[in-house]
Amino acid sequence: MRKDPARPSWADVTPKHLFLNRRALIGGALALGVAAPVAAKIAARPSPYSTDAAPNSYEQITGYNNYYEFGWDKGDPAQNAGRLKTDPWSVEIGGLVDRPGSWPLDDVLRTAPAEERIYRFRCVEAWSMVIPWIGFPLAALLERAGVQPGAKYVAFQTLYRPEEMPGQRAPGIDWPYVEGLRLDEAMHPLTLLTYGLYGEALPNQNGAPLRIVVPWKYGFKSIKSIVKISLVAEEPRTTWKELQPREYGFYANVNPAVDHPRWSQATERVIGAGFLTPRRATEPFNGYGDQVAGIYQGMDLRKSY
Ligand SMILES: Nc1nc2c(c(=O)[nH]1)N[C@H]1C(S)=C(S)[C@@H](COP(=O)(O)O)O[C@H]1N2
Ligand SMILES: [Mo]
Repeated sequence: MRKDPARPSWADVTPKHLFLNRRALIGGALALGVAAPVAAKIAARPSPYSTDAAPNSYEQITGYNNYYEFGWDKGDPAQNAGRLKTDPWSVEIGGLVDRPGSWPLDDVLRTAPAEERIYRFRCVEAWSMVIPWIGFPLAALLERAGVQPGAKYVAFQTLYRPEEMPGQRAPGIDWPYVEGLRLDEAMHPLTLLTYGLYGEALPNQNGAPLRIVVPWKYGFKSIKSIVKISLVAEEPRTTWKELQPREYGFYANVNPAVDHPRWSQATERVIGAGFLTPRRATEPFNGYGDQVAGIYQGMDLRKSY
């Protein structure tokens, strides 16, 4: 699954993290009647953790989304997320850390150099895509915040802003969306604090301005538009487990041998593949078993699903 780390990145033009809102730029340009500028590119180095698989198209990645704050259908986030204001943005880092507080986004992004990581992304609904993310290991941020000895888990929270997130005005989910990782999962080098894709700032529907991507777990663990990160001693609440504990567990490791109660997890539909293309066999830990299986040694992953 590794590829040549010397392969050029999608973008290597901009010397620092640029954080321009593509939509605002294009909107402004249209208002002035001039050609829309090309979106700012984020300079990112390629990663040895990337897969060799060919990425899905930008249109597929930004047009087929789960982001329930913006609606239940896959097309709703692309349609409705444009109104979300992601500037200014800050992340509250708290709990068992040495340096708690409200961290401005720019400061968070200064933590470590940008990497491009091409990961296969597997949703619990049994489809997958290959996505060229931009980010850096979450571990770098947690180390900067100073994790204290009592911390065992990391809890994450998404923005709560019903004025801009129509899904939050509807019943069903106890907003805001929350997720969590065990500390060793959060510190794992594969766990990516993500702020771009295809060399540009994340589009809103993909979780702008900041999300995590945990490639060996089902997609719902990869929480979007993060405003709060807390280091805690106990396993934190997670939105899907709370909603449907029989179907969604805390661990949610991709596991072809453990079916969802209502469908098989043995195979996956590759988004964008023609209808004659067979489904893909789902791999344990989504193909990242060599790197992560060891941290679950001694656990029964049928019980801890
Ligand atoms: N805040 C928030 N984060 C979320 C979700 C959501 O509804 N709200 N959906 C999750 C699910 S189920 C999936 S599959 C992925 C989808 O990410 P993508 O749209 O960037 O592919 O986001 C995850 N993160
Ligand atoms: Mo998902």
